[in-house]
Amino acid sequence: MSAARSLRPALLDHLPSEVRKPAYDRAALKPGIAHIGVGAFHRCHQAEYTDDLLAKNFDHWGLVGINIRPPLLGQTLGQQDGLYTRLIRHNDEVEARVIGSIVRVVDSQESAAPALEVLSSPDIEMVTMTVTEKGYCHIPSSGALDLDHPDIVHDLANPEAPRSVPSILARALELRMASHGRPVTLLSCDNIPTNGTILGNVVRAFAERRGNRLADWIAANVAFPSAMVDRIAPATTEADIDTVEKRFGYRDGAVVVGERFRQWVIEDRFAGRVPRWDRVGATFVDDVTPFELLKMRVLNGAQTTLCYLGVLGGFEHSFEAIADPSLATFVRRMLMEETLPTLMPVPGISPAAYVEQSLSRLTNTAIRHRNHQIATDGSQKIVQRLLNPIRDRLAKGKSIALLSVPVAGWMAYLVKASARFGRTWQVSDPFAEKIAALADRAGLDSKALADAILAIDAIFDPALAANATFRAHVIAGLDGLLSNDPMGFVRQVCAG
Ligand code: CS2
Repeated sequence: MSAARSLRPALLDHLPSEVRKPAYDRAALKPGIAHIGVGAFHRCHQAEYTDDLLAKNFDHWGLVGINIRPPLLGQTLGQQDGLYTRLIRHNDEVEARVIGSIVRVVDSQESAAPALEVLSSPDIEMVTMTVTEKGYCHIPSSGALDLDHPDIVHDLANPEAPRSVPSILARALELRMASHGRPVTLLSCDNIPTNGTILGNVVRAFAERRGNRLADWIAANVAFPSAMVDRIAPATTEADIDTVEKRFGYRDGAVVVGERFRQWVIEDRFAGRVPRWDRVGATFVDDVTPFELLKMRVLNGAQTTLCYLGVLGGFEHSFEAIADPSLATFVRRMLMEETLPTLMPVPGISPAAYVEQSLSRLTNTAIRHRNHQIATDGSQKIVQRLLNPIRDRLAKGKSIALLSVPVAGWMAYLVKASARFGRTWQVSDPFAEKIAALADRAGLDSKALADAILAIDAIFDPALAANATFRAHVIAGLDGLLSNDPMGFVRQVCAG
């Protein structure tokens, strides 16, 4: 396809009529929001809400997208003046829309300087971020800043040339204080519980080392609301790019694909001006906790369960895993019987209906979410998705026979990728090497494996790791899932 058919502003007037276009004057937008971590999720979620808001003609909140980690944005989005196609796919249905809310992209992988210039600008009053769970450099089991993290060690010694998200933000706030002093909201959009509190804590841990003045300024001028975000948006593939080219006749190197469902619940605690995302479907609430528990334990809990059991059962994508009757039965029973009783009442939502809706979302065959992608960084995800509900149930003396299976599934997934099993697949997780080494030392004895992995206190808090019921279930789970018939084990648990 010729360059003439590549997505860029001049092509907008020549797109097929079925492709929805920005319904506002992009030239009039001014940077007001900065977003760190411009991946598929951001482009399918916050940037779309902002596009909706701009279409309502509310203010001129343009987004500046910043990547501090690969991939480079300049070569894709940058070439297209920030424009990209967002496909909504539901089985055979495809709906295309060009999103125009990103007005500028900034690559800041080599050094934090370009990011700091944007984040400290007086134009920016809202900073959102999707930097993945591990981007906060916190200890998953406690939420505290991980002082042994290599980037944190570096940043404590070099606060003016930061590498980590917490330190980059602390430095940006220091620059804001020293120049214009305008307030700002830092809004985490990652799937960690009380994400605003975690973000505030890790940023303040840096700021306090820079002196009381900065800590006091932050207390008076910066807000860290928590938020629950939701839309399934897997990593874009070449096939997605080809779909746009074949169906709509143009080439877009920054396509994203998502499901129809979307949700954004934000704690109503801001500093400075706020984009009124609540006018376009987001909800501002006093307390996000019930919503985040629901989403992380049900939807994300189901995804995490299906990804580990799915890989062990030989399934590539989550929709294929949930099409397996044994896995579907297992995950539904786990959520209904063990997860639901751990939730708080959620205004306006029936938990049982939410479970059914979540499971139904996962059956969408057009959302090709790889189990290995969801399995990535499991050490940073299992606390909120599985271990916290397990702890809640143990405290009440309730059964954890089902919820402990995916915990063993996560372990089996990591162990099976070790040398002893011939490295069946590549694992991407900050704890992968450590667990592979433990697995090689422990051999195939499930008790020795469980002992070694449960002793990692950054993931398992010591009281949980020492709980006899939990240990027994994890060991039995490892036995079953490392056997030659992991699916048979899942069926047996369901039958039991
Ligand atoms: C997924 C999430 O990869 C993962 O960890 O579970 O990205 C999930 O698709 C989103 O949280 C859905 O909102």
